[in-house]
Formats: sequence, C-alpha cells, structure tokens
Amino acid sequence: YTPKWWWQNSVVYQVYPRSFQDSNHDGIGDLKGIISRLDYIKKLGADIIWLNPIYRSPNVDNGYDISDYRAIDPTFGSLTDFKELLTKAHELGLKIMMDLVVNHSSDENEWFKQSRQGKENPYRDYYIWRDPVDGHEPTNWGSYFSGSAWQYDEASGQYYLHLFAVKQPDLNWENEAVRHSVYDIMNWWADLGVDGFRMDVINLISKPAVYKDVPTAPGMKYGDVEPVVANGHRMHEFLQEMHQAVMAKHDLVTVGETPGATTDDAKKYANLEQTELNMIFEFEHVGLDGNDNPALGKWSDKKVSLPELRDNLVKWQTQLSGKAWNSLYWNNHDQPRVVSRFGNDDPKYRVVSAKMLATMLHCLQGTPYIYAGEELGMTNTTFNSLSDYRDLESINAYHQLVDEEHLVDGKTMSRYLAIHSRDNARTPMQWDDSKNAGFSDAEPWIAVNPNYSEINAKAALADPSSVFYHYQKLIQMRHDLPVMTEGKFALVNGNESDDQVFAYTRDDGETTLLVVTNFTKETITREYAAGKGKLLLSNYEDDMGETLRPYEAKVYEFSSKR
Ligand code: TEU
Ligand code: CA
Repeated sequence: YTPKWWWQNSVVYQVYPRSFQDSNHDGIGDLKGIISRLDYIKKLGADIIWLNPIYRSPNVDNGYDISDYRAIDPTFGSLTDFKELLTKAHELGLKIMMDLVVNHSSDENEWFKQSRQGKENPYRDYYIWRDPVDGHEPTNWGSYFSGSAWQYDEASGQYYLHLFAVKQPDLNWENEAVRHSVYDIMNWWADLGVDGFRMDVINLISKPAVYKDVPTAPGMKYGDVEPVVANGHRMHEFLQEMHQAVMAKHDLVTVGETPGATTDDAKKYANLEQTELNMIFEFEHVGLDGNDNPALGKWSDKKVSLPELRDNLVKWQTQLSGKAWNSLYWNNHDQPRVVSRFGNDDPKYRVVSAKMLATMLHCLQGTPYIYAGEELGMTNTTFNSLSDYRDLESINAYHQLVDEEHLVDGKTMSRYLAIHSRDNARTPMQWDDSKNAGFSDAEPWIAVNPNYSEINAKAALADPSSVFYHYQKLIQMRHDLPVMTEGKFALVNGNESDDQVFAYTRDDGETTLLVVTNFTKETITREYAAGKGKLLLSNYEDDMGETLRPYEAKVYEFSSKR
C-alpha cells in the first residue's frame, strides 16, 4: 500500500550511535558498527534510520554540541564511512535521517570562535550577545541544564545566551546570514544523499523581540525559559523560508523536535499543505509524570493514570485529524524506557506489557518511531552511584537541586534519577549474552544494563513469541493495511472514563480496526472486547473474548460496511 507521502506509512528506527555497536574496540559505538547491524534493522522491517548527531563535536552533550557541521566526529569514523553507510542502507531500501542541531552550536565551532573575538568581528552577530544589566545577567532565564542561561565573557564584557550547556551557545536566527548558512549545510547533506532531518529543538530558534524576566519557582534563582522562547513570533516565517530553500528541492522526511508545542502549534508546523515540516515530536504525553513542584520539573516518582495518558493521546489524534500529521513515540534518547515507565518491567509482565504498549501506540494515526532496544523490551537500568551517570542533565540537576538549592535530599534525588535519567535510554544495545552484551569487547563508555543476559537481541530472534517479532508484525501491518495510515481514530463508546483499558477504533470506510489494550496486571472483563471480527494481532496465544488477561492487547479487523 502506498500513501500520498512515503513517510506516512514508514516506520522510523532510532539509533543512538554511541550506544549501538562498537567496531574498533574503544567502547564507543561507531558508523562501521551500525553498518554491521543494518541487516538486523532490515529484519525488523523499519524503513528509516534516524541517527543522533555524528558530526564533529567536543561531545559535552553527546554530539548535540557541533563544532563542524560538515565533518564526522572521529569517534564515529570518517565521511568515507558515512558514505558507505548511506550506500549500504540504500541498497537495503533503508533511508537515513540525520539529526540537525541548529538552535545552538558548540562553542568550539569556528563561527563561535570568531564571534567571541569581539564586537567588531563579522561573526559577532551569529550568536546572541547582551550587555550586563545592573552588573549581572541580562535576564533571569534558566538553562535546560541548570544554572543561568547566560555566560559572561570577560574579554568583551558581554554575556552570550545558551539555553542548554555553557558550551552550547544559541545561534542568532534573526541574522539572515545564520539562516542561510544553515540551509547551505542542509543542502550539502541532502546532496550527499541523506533522506531527511530530525530537527533538534527547532521551535526554540525564534527568540522574543524583547528579553524580559520570567517567573521563578519558589526556591529557584532562575526561571523556566520555555514559555518565552518556544514557538516564537518568527517561527513559521523561518520554517517556510527553510522549506523553500531546502525541502522544496529534495524529497526529504522532516520531523521537528518541539518542546512546549500544543496541538494548535502542530496544526501549523505539520500542516497537510506541507509548507513547513512533515511532523513534530510533541512533549505533552511524556510530561505527564513530572513533579507537582515546578522547581523539580521532570524529577519525580509520579505515576500517570491511564485516563490522563489516554486523554492526552486522544487529543492529539482528534485535533490533528485531517489537518496535520502526528508522530508516534514512547521512547528516544532523552526518555526513560517505556516498559519501565508505562508498562511493567517485572520479569513476569515485561514481555506482555511491552507488546501491549507497542500495540496501543502503533495502531494510532501517525508515523511511529522505535528507539533502539525498545523492540527488545529493554528496561531502565540500575546504577549504583552518581558516578555511573554520564548525562550532564542528570549530573547538573543532582548538584543544583541537592547540593545548591537543597530542594530535595540526595536519596530522593537518586531515586528520581533512576526513574527519569536520560541515561536509562543510553546504555549499550543488548545484542547477546556475551561480555558487555556484544556491544564492545572494551569497557563501554556507559555501563551495560545488568539484565543483558536475559534481555538481548540474540534471545529475541530465537524466540517466535518475543517482543521483537511483535514489533515486526506491527510494522508489517502498517505497510500492508491502508487503514493503519488513513483510518479515522475514535474512542470506543464508554471508554472515556475507563481507568484500566484503552480501546479505540480506526476506520477508513472499508475496514475498521478495533484495538483493545489492558493497562493493568489484573484479569478483567470488558464487553467491547468480544467477538468483533478477525483477530489480527494479540499478545496472548488464544482469545478469551470479553476476558482480558494482564496487559492483554488485541487488534480485530472487520468490514466497515455493515
Ligand atoms: O532535547 C531538547 C529538550 O527539550 C531536552 O531538554 C529535553 O527536554 C530533555 O532532554 C528531557 O530531559 C534535545 C535533544 O534531544 C537532547 O538530547 C539535547 O541534549 C538537547 O536537545 C540539546 O541539544
Ligand atoms: Ca568505536
């Protein structure tokens, strides 16, 4: 089945290069390692590989700090290796989506090196410089990675803006030369043969016309900057300009990462007239389990109720229907593992709940994303101490909230890190039960999840009832059945207030799919689960009709014309 646009029934597989496969015994994943695993991704059935940043970088934020936009970081290999990856992927019918990080660069980027030379330098205006106000920072904006979003530069007596780490200065998109430099970079990679871009925090590029202080949470010196920098007043102008300069010239898939975007924003960014981006990553459903105390943000042990999660997902399905295109994701390199978060990683329920979550998400309308290891039901990891963490967000947050602001005690914060740290997603891919999970024969840059002897690709491939083969079936369904792409979404009557089951239909006028998923470890009964047609997919061997076993998920197919 071929939809209007190829990326509508494509499935994306996200590879975190640093953690996927090491080929040269340094404990860090690399391009040659990815090449050696392309067959595995092909076997799963995915169509597009999204690679996290592989450009030259000092790697303070694992490549999200780019010092040369046209070079491959030597840790990962060379441009020759990259071309080989591109060729081999294309031979297998796999497309390659690059990460584009242009809200900010590294401070080691030539542009910034020039910029910090002084006010007269032609590159000064490539970044955002401001004079001190009353001897301190121009505003009280907080960085996403703790502390002030402003860094003082002794030499020129000005501050530069960094929404993320100190070594990630924000580019000044008001400067036309910056914008065209970015479009040139994009065209350069597109000409080389890449098939698309995932655009890092792209909705933060249009900064406000006037910089003002923001409200601060009790006990905090700096405030949340997202409300004033996200979805800024020139966003749509910039993206339409980019579209004309780049996307209109190449057949690319584009997805914008957009924290703080609402469904109204999405209707513009991902509009079906296709003037901006193909789709966006929204953050609402992964923000529901944040702390009630705004100063603690995502650091929390709150559990989301099914009605909260469902209401949110339903809102995105219905609001974007016929107007914009959704992306569907549970996991990425910034999020904890979904089976630990919304499922149940107890060995008794891990496989069945991982399959249930996959079914629930993949049968929605939109383009699904699978993060490496999700197809194995990989879980959050177990670290013994703060020194096991590698992610600067986690480490900075611990120091700020525990040591500096005294907002939470060390033990509680350690628990929050175990639940929400980005490192949960970044432990090495678990290939087999050999040393270091087959990821590397050298000491890995980050510790392997100790459960690799149980949970690994080799075991999954040998077991017909594994999570892997369930994902494979879901991908196949998306390729084969138009209703998976086209079907209108509707909640099943009576499901609105059900706090145990999520049940919905998809209908394209020919075929209806009924999706019923039990989010609990209880055996329960629901009328809407019974005898509704042909059972297409299930995570149990038989069908007990109205009886739903722990985390049971089933998809029925029947004709819409009754
Ligand atoms: O993440 C953007 C972003 O909004 C993050 O701050 C996110 O909220 C956080 O990671 C969740 O805890 C992107 C990248 O995906 C992330 O890896 C980078 O660190 C960040 O941008 C800066 O480039
Ligand atoms: Ca390596």
